[in-house]
Amino acid sequence: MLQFNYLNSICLYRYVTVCCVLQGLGSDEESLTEMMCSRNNVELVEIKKVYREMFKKELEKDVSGDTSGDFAKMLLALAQAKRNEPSNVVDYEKIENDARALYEAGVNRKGTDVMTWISIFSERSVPHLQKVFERYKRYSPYEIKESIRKEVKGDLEKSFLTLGAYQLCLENKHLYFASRLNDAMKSKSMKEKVVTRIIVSRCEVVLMKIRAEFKRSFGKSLYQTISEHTKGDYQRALLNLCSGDD
Ligand SMILES: [Ca+2]
Repeated sequence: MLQFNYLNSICLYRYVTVCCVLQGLGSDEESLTEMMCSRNNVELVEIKKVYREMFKKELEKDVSGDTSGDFAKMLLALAQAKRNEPSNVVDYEKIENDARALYEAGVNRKGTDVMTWISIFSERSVPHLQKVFERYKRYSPYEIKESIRKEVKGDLEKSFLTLGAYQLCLENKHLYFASRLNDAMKSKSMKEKVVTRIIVSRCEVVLMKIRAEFKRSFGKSLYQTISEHTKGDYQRALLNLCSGDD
């Protein structure tokens, strides 16, 4: 991965890394889900561009070649980067309609109308969705997170949950990443892949917030924790990306 050090732009470097992970897709649905579900439009468009330049093919084509069923449909919908930008005008009617549609397509019927869920989850703006999920509680006996768990399974379940948790701040997403880093580094066989993926693929601003959340939650800085649990070139690379102690 470090062969891309020559790239001047750290941002491009991160996108390149994301693309390398994505290229191994098919074998690693977990990475794929995390890479695709926790990105905004600008990032998705940039990732697709870098992917095309690096591998001379379209990300969407590889996604549909390596995944199948509703999970593939979800990833392809995300890859279109069609999420609305937040608007100053709150559309209460649309919030109501989406909340009801989510309920009727899921908990209120036998099976799940996955396409309705996918289009709402992948196209609505983040603030709109937050209000939809709040409104959803008026219809459904279960909150959206619980509804996802009941309605869909496997990779599809993980991708809806990821969209809910990371992107929509149903939970504190920086805390989420801080906890994943902490768990990965402290597990018996340190999960290098998880650590690398989170540290390398997050932009500086987000990583700073993860660092702050890490220190606040675990009483020790991310920098110190990396120093204690890794070694050699790998350690130097991570500490470099971490860019400072807290
Ligand atoms: Ca159902």
